[in-house]
Amino acid sequence: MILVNIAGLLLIGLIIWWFWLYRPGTGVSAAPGQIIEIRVSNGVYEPSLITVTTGKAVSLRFIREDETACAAQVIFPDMGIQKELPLGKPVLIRLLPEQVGDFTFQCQMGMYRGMLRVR
Ligand SMILES: [Cu+2]
Repeated sequence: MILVNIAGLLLIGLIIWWFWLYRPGTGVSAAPGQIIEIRVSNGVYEPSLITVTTGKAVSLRFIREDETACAAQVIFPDMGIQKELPLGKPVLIRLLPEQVGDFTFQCQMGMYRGMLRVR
């Protein structure tokens, strides 16, 4: 009984960590006009933090490798962008960031999370 409770607590901790605390790994800076390739697999965008410059166009090329429905879309809520990501077929999203700030992008459920940092 105690073991079950501990397992439950661990699971809750894991869920909290995953959804609220986990800020995955690597970041890149995009030179103006550059195409940044972002892989969608195993629950993370790789890279997941993309730093771009205000007023300079960049393109993000999403490549979905995760066949679960979770990865089927990428959404930039602040920018009104929502795109289907067909499995294994690169999808190019062009951006012209005009406002400084941190803008998240995510899958439709918010399990995949990434950030566009405009400087
Ligand atoms: Cu998802």
